[in-house]
Amino acid sequence: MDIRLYLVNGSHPCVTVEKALQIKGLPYSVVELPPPAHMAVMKLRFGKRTVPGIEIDGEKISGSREILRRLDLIVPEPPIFPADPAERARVEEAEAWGDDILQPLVRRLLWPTFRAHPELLAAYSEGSKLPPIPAPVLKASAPLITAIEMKANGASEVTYREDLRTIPAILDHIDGLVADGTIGGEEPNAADLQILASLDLLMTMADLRALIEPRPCGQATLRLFPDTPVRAPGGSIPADLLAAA
Ligand SMILES: N[C@@H](CCC(=O)N[C@@H](CS)C(=O)NCC(=O)O)C(=O)O
Repeated sequence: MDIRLYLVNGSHPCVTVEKALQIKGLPYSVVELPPPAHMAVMKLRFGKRTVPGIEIDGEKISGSREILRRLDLIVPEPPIFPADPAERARVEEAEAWGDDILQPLVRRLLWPTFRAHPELLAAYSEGSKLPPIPAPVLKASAPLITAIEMKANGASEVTYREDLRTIPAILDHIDGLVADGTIGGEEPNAADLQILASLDLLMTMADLRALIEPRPCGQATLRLFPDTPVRAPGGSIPADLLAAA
């Protein structure tokens, strides 16, 4: 089977899909695209401008939720969706929340942080297989890149402030999902993959990691993604805004 995953380095829904491929033991190759140029390439190739997209023997599937369902059909074991219908509904509800609410919130927090600290773009490029962009060029192009991404993701100074204020409630919600066994179990399910990949990316920011790591949801994230480093040092988020979180 020929599987090609189209991704942007560090993108959380791409991490969700990569982890699912690994859990299923499916070999795959990666087509890495640079942001924000990936939007045009993906639109041309998949008809939708977002990553992840996947080609399985030429069949194109776009979107992390759609891809996970397809992978579970191709390789049923280990399952990432529970067989019991009620349990499956619970996991799918949590997965949808992770996709619709948490995923965009992470983007609305990251891009304004990059805008304020363009030097972080280099740290977040680590792990990329694309030819390295010299740091001065990256810094010079940061205002344009971050402006395009903030617009595409509906991020602004206002959303930044509001999203930071909602962080405790968001983390309480995820801790609730751990407490009732929807996520955080022995075998990761689709909701784990969706939600914890987003928390993993938030935990690359030292300021937020300090809030997340001690919680049950932080511990569940570290079990699934033990190796992700901190990329944005403490102080990257202004202290007065962080205080609200
Ligand atoms: N929620 C969808 C979309 C993912 C998504 O928005 N990906 C971002 C990168 S993390 C993207 O490609 N954004 C470009 C855009 O919004 O046009 C999924 O999980 O597949």
